[in-house]
Amino acid sequence: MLTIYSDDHHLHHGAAELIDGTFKPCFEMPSRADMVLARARAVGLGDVISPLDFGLAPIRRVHSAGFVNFLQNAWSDWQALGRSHDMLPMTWPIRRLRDIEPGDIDGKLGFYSFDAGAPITAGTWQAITSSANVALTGQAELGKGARGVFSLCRPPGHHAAADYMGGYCYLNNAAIAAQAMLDLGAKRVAILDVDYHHGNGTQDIFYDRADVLFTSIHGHPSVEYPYFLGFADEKGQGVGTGFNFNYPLHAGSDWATWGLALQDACRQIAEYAPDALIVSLGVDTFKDDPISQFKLASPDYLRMGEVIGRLGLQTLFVMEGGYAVEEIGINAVNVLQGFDSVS
Ligand code: Q9C
Ligand code: ZN
Repeated sequence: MLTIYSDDHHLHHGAAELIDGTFKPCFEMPSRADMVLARARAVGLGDVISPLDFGLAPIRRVHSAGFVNFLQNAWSDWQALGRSHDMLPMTWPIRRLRDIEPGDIDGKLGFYSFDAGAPITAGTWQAITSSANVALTGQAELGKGARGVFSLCRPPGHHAAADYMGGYCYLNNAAIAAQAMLDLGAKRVAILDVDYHHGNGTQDIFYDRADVLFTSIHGHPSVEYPYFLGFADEKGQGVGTGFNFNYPLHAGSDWATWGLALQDACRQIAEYAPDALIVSLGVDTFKDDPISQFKLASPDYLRMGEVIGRLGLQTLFVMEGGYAVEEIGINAVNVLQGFDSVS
């Protein structure tokens, strides 16, 4: 399987995130992508190529103009205040507060985010636009006829919506690739989000649309981040009703439970008969993940790839989460090898 990768992800290296009431070193760190790349090379997964630059147009198809401007200018606005440490928000417009973009950068930060887990650093803009290009280049390779492509994105994207960041995510790489597929002629695209956390951003972006089917298997939002989306009764709205499927599972779920949800999601995807499938590939479902509560073991990821491969669809894998850095390469590449083994 072809891998798309850019070293630019190293430019995004936050110092700390606010978690459990304290600052801890960011779990979302550069060594994650380095480990996945090293494993792909070690097992001879396939060629590794650099992304092309698609510019901002395909990003703007998914994200609002105000949000893209905010991300592009955030660091210089921050520096203008004499600050050189990472940016983190701390005031949010929740219920009954006004929906007006502030002029002040601290206000903008709260306006365009939903948590304090995703710092913006000097190199974040370059890293996130490269990450989107990694997804878009994967999409282009799929368009040339590839059966499966791996976009080794970092930073991840599935928590980012049209106009907010959070959960280590800034631009929604999977959504940007899905929209590009549609803009280039696909009629229907399915997304399968296997990251431990609900893909709230992706769901939100496509919630009222029938041309993208969104399916997600994740920790139950009553006890797990992102808490405020990802329940089973979220079915889509308007013409999008019936094109959103959430599988919230309880803490401690292992392959026996998780695999059943995957089977059901795959049944929905097959019934939808999409032109292509995008997998938001998080491996934070792993039993030793430091911030997650599922119990998948490394060989389970081979099974996961096989089940996905048996759908027989052109498939773009987009890297999302996974924080057990020692095993992230084995687990992510196991999915890809499982997929290849049935292709
Ligand atoms: N106590 C991704 O996997 N913090 N993002 C959770 C749990 C945020 C995860 C705190 C986790 C974000 C892409
Ligand atoms: Zn996750």
